[in-house]
Amino acid sequence: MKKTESLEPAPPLGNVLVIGGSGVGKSTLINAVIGDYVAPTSWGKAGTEKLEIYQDESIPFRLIDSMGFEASSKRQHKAVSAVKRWSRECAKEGREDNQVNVIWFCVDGTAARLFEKTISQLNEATSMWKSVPVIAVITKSYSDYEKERNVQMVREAFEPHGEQGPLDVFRKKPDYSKRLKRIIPVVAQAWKQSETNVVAPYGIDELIELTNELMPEGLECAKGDLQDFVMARRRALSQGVIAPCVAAGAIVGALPLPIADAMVLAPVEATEVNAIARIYGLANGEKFDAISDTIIDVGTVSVAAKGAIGVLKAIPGINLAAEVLNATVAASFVAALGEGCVYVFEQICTGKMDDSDLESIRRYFEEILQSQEFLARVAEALRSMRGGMDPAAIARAVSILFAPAE
Ligand SMILES: Nc1nc2c(ncn2[C@@H]2O[C@H](COP(=O)(O)OP(=O)(O)OP(=O)(O)O)[C@@H](O)[C@H]2O)c(=O)[nH]1
Ligand SMILES: [Mg+2]
Repeated sequence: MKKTESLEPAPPLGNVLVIGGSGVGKSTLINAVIGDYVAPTSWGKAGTEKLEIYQDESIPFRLIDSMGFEASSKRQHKAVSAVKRWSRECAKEGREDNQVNVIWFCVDGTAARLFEKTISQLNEATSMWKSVPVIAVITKSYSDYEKERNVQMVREAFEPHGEQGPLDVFRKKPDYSKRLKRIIPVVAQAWKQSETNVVAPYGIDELIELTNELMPEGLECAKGDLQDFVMARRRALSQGVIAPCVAAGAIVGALPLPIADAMVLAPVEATEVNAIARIYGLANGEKFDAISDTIIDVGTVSVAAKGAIGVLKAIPGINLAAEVLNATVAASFVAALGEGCVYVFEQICTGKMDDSDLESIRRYFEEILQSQEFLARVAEALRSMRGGMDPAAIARAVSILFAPAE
């Protein structure tokens, strides 16, 4: 790794990710921007997982040349995971400058029929950096005649398209049109069109200037995108903890024990709260023990818990065996507590909630158990229950109602 010799602390270099299909001209473009006397530093294994990192005093940003990916989603995945691993590794070394701040989407100007597919792949591949500015670079733009049309086609490829039917609400495609800042056709290297005609390079100055202009915005956006990405991952991991805990709640709740005070759920709730806290990196120290105790207290012996159980058991028109009713209520408590933990731990991690404010944490969980929404969801789960005691079916019904819509 290159070390800065100067005593002045270097200002943060922004990173430009250069990404596109193989052979579109990424390396040629980088060469035009940075000059061929700068040797890149290789990062990662050979093949698609390798990145070439270019840095030089003459350029105010760092360029990351990713290996081109084909239509194959496996190669695409590898190319993108290399960038993510690079980010993580730099973070471990304590470097702050490990994020992607501007992205150059490279598409081949001589292959316009691929634009739509390529742009949608590139958008997907870089969705982790969803608000980071994107410049679409149309490489090999040798033909003046095709230039205008190509720009138009790239623009259209960024528009959210496809009719959204009524059943598509859960599969809504993200809108990437806002990230596109400009479309720049370039020729990175003189091109010999015929014996007598050479197309001169162009577009490189515009690309450098715009990248510089966008860098402050890119540095800001990357921070937010990274945090959103990490939080979304943690949410998904938490679902993997909540589901088996809900199932355990259904089994424990069905035992012929009085659950009037929901105390039997304490061990399941403790497991759940601790496991989710571990995902959020919060599960140690006395401070956390106090949080965990507060949450479990609300979920077991609190007035809120007792009240909710009372209301739920008295819902008219539900004719279920006592054990089915108990198991469903127990599973729902575990589901709601898990969902609440995800929310509260996320608030703590992002500094929006104070981890020593136990009163607020307690109030938040009490409000969940007393909310109309919670009662309505459990009532719906109860109404959907058919037949006798089947903890797995109960856990499934409850999980469906509680799993957050993504
Ligand atoms: N004359 C000319 N040739 C270009 C230009 N851009 C790309 N090429 C040619 O296209 C071919 C592929 O370019 P590369 O820059 O290697 O493409 P790449 O995207 O880095 O490819 P991978 O690293 O394999 O993903 C090379 O033969 C380049 O010389 C250009 O602006 N002018
Ligand atoms: Mg290359």
